[in-house]
Amino acid sequence: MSGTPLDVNGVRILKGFLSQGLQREVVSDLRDVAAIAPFRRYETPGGKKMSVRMSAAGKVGWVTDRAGYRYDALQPDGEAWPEMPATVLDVWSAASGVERMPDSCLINFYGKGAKMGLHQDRDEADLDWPVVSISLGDDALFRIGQVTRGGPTRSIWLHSGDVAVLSGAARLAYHGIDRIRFGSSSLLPDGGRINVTMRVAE
Ligand code: MD6
Ligand code: FE
Repeated sequence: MSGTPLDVNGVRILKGFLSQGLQREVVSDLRDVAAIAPFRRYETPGGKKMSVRMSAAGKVGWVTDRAGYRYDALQPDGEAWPEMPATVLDVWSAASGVERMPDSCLINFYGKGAKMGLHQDRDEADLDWPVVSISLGDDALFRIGQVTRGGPTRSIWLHSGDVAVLSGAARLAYHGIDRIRFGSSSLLPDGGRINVTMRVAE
């Protein structure tokens, strides 16, 4: 695994980090995860249905409903989350720059028209650990701002196999997905985009 690093407002973007073969292996492992933890459309604390469908793996999984954003040891149906796939953990080891392993990964699925508003990842107990994400499938326009709301933002297209690392001063940078180019990649036969974000949640 290697890639050309780009710095966008302190966020490291590793273009082409995963080979096509590894991308296919990760997708296959994520299908096994989804068989145990199906993709669900959550509600924000404000009661809006998110356009992105979400699953998770690891000791805890990120969820949201009227009660708030949080990590939960159980799925909404009361089942435990599946284990994190080794392929995904290998990407963390190669890209995170830390020895500590993640205990959770959130899996986002973007169908046609799905997007994600600007947000910070700050539901983790210790915000000093990095967050590493893998993009799979269709291209996505990733917007990265500052650590405070409202500053200037920069946008970059993420392609299948790219990895983003939020660490150090940029760990709390605002970021979001403005849109995807549905059908731009052939990795997922029915189109769409998957983003896997690994975290030390607890
Ligand atoms: C996405 N990514 O790429 C949304 N969060 O679909 C994130 O929200 C994200 O890429 C934390 C770290 C890296 C990320
Ligand atoms: Fe995020």
